[in-house]
Amino acid sequence: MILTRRHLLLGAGATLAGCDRLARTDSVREALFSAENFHQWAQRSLMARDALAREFRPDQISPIFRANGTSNPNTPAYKALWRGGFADWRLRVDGLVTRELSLSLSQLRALPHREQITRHDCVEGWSAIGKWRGVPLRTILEGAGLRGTARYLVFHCADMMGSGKPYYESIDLLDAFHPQTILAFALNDRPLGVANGAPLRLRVERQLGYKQAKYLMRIEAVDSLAHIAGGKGGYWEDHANYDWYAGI
Ligand SMILES: Nc1nc2c(c(=O)[nH]1)N[C@H]1C(S)=C(S)[C@@H](COP(=O)(O)O)O[C@H]1N2
Ligand SMILES: [Mo]
Repeated sequence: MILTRRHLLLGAGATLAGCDRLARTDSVREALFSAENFHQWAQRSLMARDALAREFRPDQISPIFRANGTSNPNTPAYKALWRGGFADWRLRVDGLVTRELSLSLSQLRALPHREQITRHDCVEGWSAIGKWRGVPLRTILEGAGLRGTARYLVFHCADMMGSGKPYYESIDLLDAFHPQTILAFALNDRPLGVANGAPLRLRVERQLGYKQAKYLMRIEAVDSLAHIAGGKGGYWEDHANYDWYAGI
């Protein structure tokens, strides 16, 4: 495993962000930040978070990758995009970035991409192995230029849930820059179908199914999740008390 200096710097920042609340107490701050232990501890937790998810062989791919949650957003806006073969769809990248981006599917497809055969685990008790192809999220973030205050990426989706609220999810910078975190436009060598999140979905392979946001419309870089929707970082986190960190 290669840990770049950049990784370490990002990692340390993200780890510190998680400690903000604790560190407000002077004694705690001193214990954390003055001790040489801190660096060791940060590095160790970083190593664990940076490990790769298991990848599988082509013959292990599930015959059917079932759909779960929304299987078609069915809104007028989404239907119009679908009818046009997603030619008018754009992925917006904004928030705490130095360059806002608006990317078409063909622009995304032209970027260097990555393929991975991984297992998706849903909390409802099923799993499926699929082969994903997509652009590393890291590539997009380097293009947009994250500002120093950015701590999380929020993924805004096209589908409305039963409650009338849109689906959304979020991850921290460690997961955002993880090599297996991709924006996938193909599943099992075919363009991503509507049931599995067309035209683009997140794959964040060290986490459970509900973090794998489908029907992506916008990625927003933020310094805090408190002011996004219900404030807990995702639709199911807001509405069903799912853990924000769903690492596996
Ligand atoms: N936009 C959106 N993303 C979503 C969901 C959803 O309902 N809407 N469901 C989540 C859940 S719980 C799971 S298990 C996976 C299912 O992905 P699949 O439909 O490709 O199996 O998508 C996740 N991402
Ligand atoms: Mo799920």
